Formats: sequence, structure tokens, C-alpha cells
Amino acid sequence: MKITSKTSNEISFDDFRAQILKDYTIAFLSRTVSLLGRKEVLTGKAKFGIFGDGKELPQLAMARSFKNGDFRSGYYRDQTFMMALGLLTPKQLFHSLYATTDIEKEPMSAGRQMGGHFVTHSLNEDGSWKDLTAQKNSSGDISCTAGQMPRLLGLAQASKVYRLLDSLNSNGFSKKGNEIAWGTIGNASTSEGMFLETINAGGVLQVPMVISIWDDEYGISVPAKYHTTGEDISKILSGFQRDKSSNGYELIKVNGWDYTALMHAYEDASDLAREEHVPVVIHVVELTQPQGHSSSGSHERYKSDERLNWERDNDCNKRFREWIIESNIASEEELLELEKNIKREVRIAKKEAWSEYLSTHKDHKKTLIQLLDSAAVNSGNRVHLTRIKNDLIAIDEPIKKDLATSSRKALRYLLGEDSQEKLALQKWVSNFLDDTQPMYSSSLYSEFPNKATNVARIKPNYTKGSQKVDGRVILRDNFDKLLNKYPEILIFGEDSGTIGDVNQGLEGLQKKYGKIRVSDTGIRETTIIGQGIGMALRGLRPIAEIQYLDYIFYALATLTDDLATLRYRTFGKQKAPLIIRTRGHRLEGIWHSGSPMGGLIHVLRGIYILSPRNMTQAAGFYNTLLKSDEPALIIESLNGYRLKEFMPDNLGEFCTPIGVVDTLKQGTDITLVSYGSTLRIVQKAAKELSDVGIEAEVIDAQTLLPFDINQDVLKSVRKTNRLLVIDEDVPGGCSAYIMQEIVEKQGAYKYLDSAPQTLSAKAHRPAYSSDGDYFSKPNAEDIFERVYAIMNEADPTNYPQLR
Ligand SMILES: Cc1ncc(C[n+]2csc(CCOP(=O)(O)OP(=O)(O)O)c2C)c(N)n1
Ligand SMILES: [Mg+2]
Repeated sequence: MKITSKTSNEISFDDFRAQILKDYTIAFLSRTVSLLGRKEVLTGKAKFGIFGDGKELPQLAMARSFKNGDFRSGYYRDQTFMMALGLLTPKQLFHSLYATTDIEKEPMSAGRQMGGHFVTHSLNEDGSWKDLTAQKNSSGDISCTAGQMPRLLGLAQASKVYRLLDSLNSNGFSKKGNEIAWGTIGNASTSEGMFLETINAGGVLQVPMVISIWDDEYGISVPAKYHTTGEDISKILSGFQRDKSSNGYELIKVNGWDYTALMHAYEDASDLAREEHVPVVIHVVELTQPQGHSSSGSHERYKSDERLNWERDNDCNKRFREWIIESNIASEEELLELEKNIKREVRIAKKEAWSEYLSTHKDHKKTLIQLLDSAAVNSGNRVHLTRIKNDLIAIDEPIKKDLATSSRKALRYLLGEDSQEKLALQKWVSNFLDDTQPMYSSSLYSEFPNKATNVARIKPNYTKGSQKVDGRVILRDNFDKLLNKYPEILIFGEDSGTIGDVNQGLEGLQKKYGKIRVSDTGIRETTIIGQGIGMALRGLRPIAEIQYLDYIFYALATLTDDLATLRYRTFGKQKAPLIIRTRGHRLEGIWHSGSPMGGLIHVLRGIYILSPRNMTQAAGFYNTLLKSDEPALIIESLNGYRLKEFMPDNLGEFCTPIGVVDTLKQGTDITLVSYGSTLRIVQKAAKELSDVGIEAEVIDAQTLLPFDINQDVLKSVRKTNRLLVIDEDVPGGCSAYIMQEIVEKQGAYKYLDSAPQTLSAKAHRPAYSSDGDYFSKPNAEDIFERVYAIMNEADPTNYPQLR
């Protein structure tokens, strides 16, 4: 391990001085924002504040070595870094504290994220990529500690892929793979599994990432001895240090108050990572947290007087300032003047941001007061309407909620009355809500013309000579076509490379396309997904394999916190069109169930969830997704790889539409909706029902998120007037979601002659073996009997009781 503490003497003194004063300006500016920002929370103007105080100096060093095309994947302490690169102004930071919903004013998330979550824009207004090599990039932060780590791995890996794959067009994404992915993480968060998993994977993959650990010896109130063995994370990581005989990391430890040592540490790390693609950890120690963790409480509660005194003396800005004066770079008076100006600048920024935040609300308030005034004049409820109006007048600094509440409550007092003024108020409320809701709800999925749900169906073509083959062969040959057609596709996962996945869906493809494009990974689901997210953020088209559906839970945090929220939390300014491939449905055993769809569809809103019944449908989904740019999870049917299907002629071309159901059997008596492998059992039961005169219509939901956007199930229920949803998830799981979609959203309740029902698996995880499956999940007899019971209730004469 290197301990760095050299002094820079490579540039002229004037340049050196100018650089230092510029850095001091940013450090002081950032600190002033932190101090004033916290006050905004304490006075109630902002809801929550978390700032970068105490961590300013190392971030200036990181910013100095950060180049165009580089990416940051960090956490909430990094405001100084963002300011140093011109990616964040004090005014924008105040806008983020207030949650201004205008993306121009609050470019981090248009008010969706708390302050301290940093983002740059990767996409143009029309959704197309910006030139990421011409700007400095920050992937969108999330609040979850260490959640930034898995994606960091992928951001770094993208450089490696762009450097090694000559065939790839890297325009706008990379210049020969010379970009570094810079990670930041707090000392306490290095205890998270995600951190350690990422460190190991980064060492194996040898990718250009520089991870800074901001070590202030605390995680909120909890001191290092509870977080870190031996209280020293770089000591722990020393086993990852590279040496002559093996790859690994370069580890650097540096004091967070030592300006020149920091500059050198970052220059060294940058050279090594950028040129040689060696990952580096910089452990920045002796940092402080002058205002305590966040606006939620003060640190005097948990730090000793001794520690508090030490922090005061060793505050990195204070020591930087002392060093500037001692080294005769600037005098005390010069610095005082500089500081005075900065304080004024920040106060102005704060004031302007608050007034801009309020201005549209105040305009609305004015209009609304006039409308309430007019509506009151001839109303029988004049007194009440005037009270609402006066209450609104009394709110000096209204938020949108105040406007919505008063106007909507006022309408209740106009019930039964008829006037132009009432109409005007009604119209205002509707317009206000229609305009405001998207500020909080847009961009969960793509809203651009190339969104996945706009990709049209292209049917698989068959000719007379079409052969029946194992389903996995269709998938394999389709992946072959796709790898050939899209050089930016990379497929990776456990056993995906050499053996071509555990079910041979990628057989022979590593040989054909090389070890970069079709690769094996370690057993580490979280960072497999992180690799995918990071690479997708940089223009590649990763297909990340999770070997079996039940093991996706190891990666669930990264999927739900990071991938699913990405487009939403960045207000549509970043995208990661990652495809996750896995297999499941009707497996046997507690950890091989293949069934837990309910959990997934609820926590993964923002990702499409597709459950193809066979390999042709699955291949069609891959083809569809690659024409678009949205993330999706595809769950192939494990027990379908060896079932025979006709081989289509147009591999790589045919497209299974997303959000469109398939009717597999026509019927008149009842609509049966199911998906995945359970569908085959439903089809079997439907045949047996036919034998007793019950004609069931069988519909494959096929895509769960989104479900049936053309409302075809409704058309079926209008015909059959009965509905049964069947799946292998727990009671109240995915089947309840499908039921809500059909009965409530599509309005099928109007056409039902029998109570709509669900038939799901038992509440426990499924038992092992064929009998375990039979008694855990709906079987053909269960389905037959449930349908028969519905018919018996409706028409006992023709369908007498079975048992
Ligand atoms: C997964 C997760 N667990 C808990 C939290 C709550 N939390 C927020 S910050 C924090 C402490 C982090 O300490 P450290 O990593 O040392 O960073 P510092 O704030 O000291 O810079 C905790 C526990 C969280 N945001 N995410
Ligand atoms: Mg800490």
C-alpha cells in the first residue's frame, strides 16, 4: 500500500497559486451552501438536507483528475466534486432542497430526489444519446448506501469493452476505453455486501475504476469499531493488492486534509486506471462531518468532546486555509475578502432559488383566489367559499398541495349549483391536476416514439419444410443472429460462456463471438446486474443472465433501487436498456420454484416483466427489446427448452409485441387467463373441459408488466361473462394483480355473470418433486374442478355437482 504525501512542483508557482485559490473558492462555496442549506431545513423551507461538509478537499482532487467521458457513481456527500466540475451551482442545490419541479432549474431530478443525489444528463430532448465523451458524467445517485457500487463495476467495464472490441462503434461513448469510472462511498457503507462483492469482481475483471472511501470514522452515530474489523478498511483490502504474480488493486491511503498529497494520490490513481485499466482504491482518512450526518439530528449527541475538538481542529477546509496562509499563497485578509464575497453569492443564490420555486405557485394562487371569489358571489355556500379563499390568502408561501386542497374542497360547496364560475373552477382544478401529476409521475417507462410497447409484431415465418427442434435451439440460433446484427450486445452470467448456459441456449456462441461478448461470471448476482446497468448506461446492450429465477432475490435490491427507478428518478435524462435473462416457471423445490412473480411485478415497476410460454415467443421478445431502449426481465420456461417447436425462418427478425396477450383457444363459457408453463396445464384442462361440454377461452397474458394494453381480455369476458385467473404464484400474488387489471382497470365487472376468481399456488413455497409440484401449484384437476364449480353454480342442471 502507498501512503502519499509528496509536494507538487511540476507547474509554475502562479499557476499553482491560481489553482489553489480556485480550489479554495469551491471548498468555501460548498461549505457555505452546506451551512445555509441546513438552516433551510431547520426553518422548514426544505424537508431534508444532507450535505458535503467535511469532505470538500478530496473531492477537489478527484475533480482535477476527472476527464470528459468519465463517469461518477457516488453518494450524497459529493456536492463539492459536482461544483468543482461546473455540474452543480449553489442555486441548483437550493432548488433541489426545495424540490422545484422544473428540470431546467433543478437538473438533478426535477424535484423527485432529495438534495444530494447527483445526476448529469445523458439524453437529449428527443431521448437520443448525447455525446458522453464530450461531457463529464455522473450516473444518477440512489439513497441506498453502497447501492452505487454494482453499477460502478459496469461503468468501468464498458471502458474495457470499448478498448478491446475493435468492431464496436464507440462514437459518443468512449475514446479507446480511456474513461475511468469513479466511485465514492462512505467508510461505514463499506460494510455492505455490495461493496465487497464489487471489490472482488473489479479485481477479477481488472476494470478502470477508482473507488474513493470518504472515511470520517462514523456512519451516522455509529463509530468505526462497529463497522469495520480493525477499524481500517484499506488494511482489510490489502489482500486485494496486486503484486508481481497476480492481478489486483492499487491501494492508496491519504489524509483528507492534505491538499498536495490528495492531488498526487488522484493523479497517480488516474494514470494507472486510465492507461492500464488497473482498479484503484483511495482510502481517504481523517475526514470530519462538521454539521453531523444530516438535518435529522446533531452529532453532539454521539461524539465525545475529544472527537468534536479533533474534528474542529482537523476540518479539511480549515487545514487547507491554514496551509494556504503558511505557504504564503494568500494572506488572511485576501481570504477574508474572498470568503465575504462567496457568502454573499450563496445568500443571493438561496434567495433567488426560493423566489423562483414559489413564483409559479404564487401565480396559480392569484388565479385561484379570483376564481374562488367569483364562485362565491352567487353561491348558497358563499360563507364557506370565502373562508377557503381567505385561508388560501393567508398562506404566504403556498405549495402545490395548498392549491390543490383548497380548490378541490371548494368544489364540494358548489355541488348542486350551476354557474359559469363553477365551470371555470372545475376546469381550473382539472387542468391543474393534469399539468401537475406528470411532474411527479412521468418517465417511469420511456415516453419516446421508440418505446418498447411501440415495436410492432412481426410474426415468425414458417415454410412447408420448417423443422421441429428443441426450443433451446431456436433461442440459441436467435441469439446467434442478434450477436451478429448488434455488435454492442454482450451476454454474461454464471455458466453462460464456456458451456453456453446451463440449458445450452448459448451453445457455441462464445467460440464464435469471443470471451468478451459471451462470458462467464463469478457467482454474484448483484454485480452481474450492476455490470449490466453500468454498461447499458454507456451505450452497450448487455444481456445479463440470472441462472434461475429464484436467485434473482440476491440482485433484487439493485434491480428495484437502481434499474427500476433510473428513468423515473432522473426525469428521463438517463436510461439503461438492460435485458435480464432468466429461467423459471413450474420448477420444483423451495428454492427452485420459478414462481414468485407477485413480488417481482410489485417492486420492479419501471422494468418490463415478460413471461413467454415457449422459446419462439421468448426469442421474439429479445428481438423486440433490441429495437427499443428499455430494461426488461424475461423469464424463460425452464421446462420448455427440450419441448419441440417449429424453427422460424426469420430468426432475429420476428417480434413478440410487449403488452399484448395471445388467445390460444377460443371459447364461449369462461375466460381463463394464465402465463408461463402453467399455461400448458391450463390448455390440457381446457381440452378435458371441452369433453364435458364446457368451452373455455384460454388467454396467455404473456407480458405481466405491462398487462394487456389493448384490453383484449375484456373483449373475451364480454363474450364469456366468466373469468378465472390461474397462476403458480402465492394467493393474492400475480393473479390478484391480473384480476385488478381486468376487473377494475378494464371494467370487466360489468360483464360478469359469475364471481371472478383466482386459482393460485398454496401460500407456502413449493415442495420438491412431481408430487410436491402437484400439491403445491394448481394442477390440471384443480383447474378442471374450479371451472366446473363455477359452471355448476351458474347452471346446476346442466353441470351437476362433481364432488
Ligand atoms: C441500505 C441503507 N441502509 C441504511 C441507510 C441509512 N443511512 C443513510 S447514511 C447512513 C450512514 C452512512 O455512513 P457512511 O457510509 O460512513 O457515510 P457518511 O454519511 O459518513 O459520509 C445510513 C445508515 C441507507 N441510506 N441505506
Ligand atoms: Mg462515514
